[in-house]
Amino acid sequence: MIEVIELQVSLLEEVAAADSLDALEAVRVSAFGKKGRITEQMKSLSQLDGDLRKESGQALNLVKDAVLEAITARQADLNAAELEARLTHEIIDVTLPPRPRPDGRLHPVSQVTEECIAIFGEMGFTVAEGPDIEDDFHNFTALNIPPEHPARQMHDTFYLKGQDGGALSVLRTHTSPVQIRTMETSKPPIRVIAPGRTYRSDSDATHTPMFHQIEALVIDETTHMGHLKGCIIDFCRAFFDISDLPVRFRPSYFPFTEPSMEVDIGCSREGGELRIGNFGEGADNWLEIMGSGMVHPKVLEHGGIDSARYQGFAFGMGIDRIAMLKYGIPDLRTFFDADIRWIKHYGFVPLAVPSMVRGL
Ligand code: 2NL
Repeated sequence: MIEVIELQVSLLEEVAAADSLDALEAVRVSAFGKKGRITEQMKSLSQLDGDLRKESGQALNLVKDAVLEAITARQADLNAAELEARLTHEIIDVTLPPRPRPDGRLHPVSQVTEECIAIFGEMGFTVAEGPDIEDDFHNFTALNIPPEHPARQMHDTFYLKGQDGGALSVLRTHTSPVQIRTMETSKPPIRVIAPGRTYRSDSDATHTPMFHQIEALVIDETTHMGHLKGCIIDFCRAFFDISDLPVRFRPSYFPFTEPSMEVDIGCSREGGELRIGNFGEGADNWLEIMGSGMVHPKVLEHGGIDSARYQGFAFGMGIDRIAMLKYGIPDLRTFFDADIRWIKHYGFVPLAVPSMVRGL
């Protein structure tokens, strides 16, 4: 009997001393495992006889119940302590400010390209793309640019040897070849815009050897100059977000259009600062922003379109230039310096890109 009481005292002390769930489990095994102290005592009962066996059995059962109860209670205490510790360690301070947004910015050329796509998209234009390396036919001949034309000269155009089966290839000098390719592969009505990189061997304060253009082409049976004017005026007013922006058409010449017009928008210069739109007190002024015209019948024919049945209009402008005008960026060459401070200042937050419904 004494032994059994000692066993109980000893086991209860061990249970109380167990400072983790693992330690408590070790105590449980040492009491109730295959070779546990209580298990051994239970086994040895069979060697006793009669009343002694009965009494010892009852005493041992009491010990067993007491120890099991102590283990269960200790387990609950340890679980509660562990939860408490986790709650204080894994605390989240919901008053902390959110993580900073990513630092990356969209280049003004990308932003303005997206803006143009959104405006023309609403008018029903789709985007067409083509190769930067072109053949002579798509870049020049199809556009009615004669062999002796100055634009074809070595000092204006980047020629590449060894391409196109021996014939010289060119880095496209405008995005017009994309539209020639569109004419070749689709039937009117055609309504496309072609934004992209273009290349000319020219480098000074206002020219970079690589620059960006966007051109528009519309071809249908009854397309006329009124459509051209309406489309361009609507675009200019939407792009500069000035509903009464003055727009002027001036006669000009391009080999690929007839008639051809240059397009000017109204601006004023006050104290040396250029302001687009609203002629106010300052002397009214005009700023050239694009070239346009009715597609030359020879160009339609080169694109595989029957010029007796169809006519169209086209226009083109420099994306870099309209980006500078809209966002007041003074120097073209800074566009391609890859200066992190410049892009932080003039760049756009990527999540605010314009779409058909917002962001212009
Ligand atoms: C300018 C002038 C222009 C076009 C581009 C064009 C394209 C085809 C047929 C006819 Cl496929 N025309 N494009 C027409 C007139 C002017 O751009 O000064 N761009 C910056």
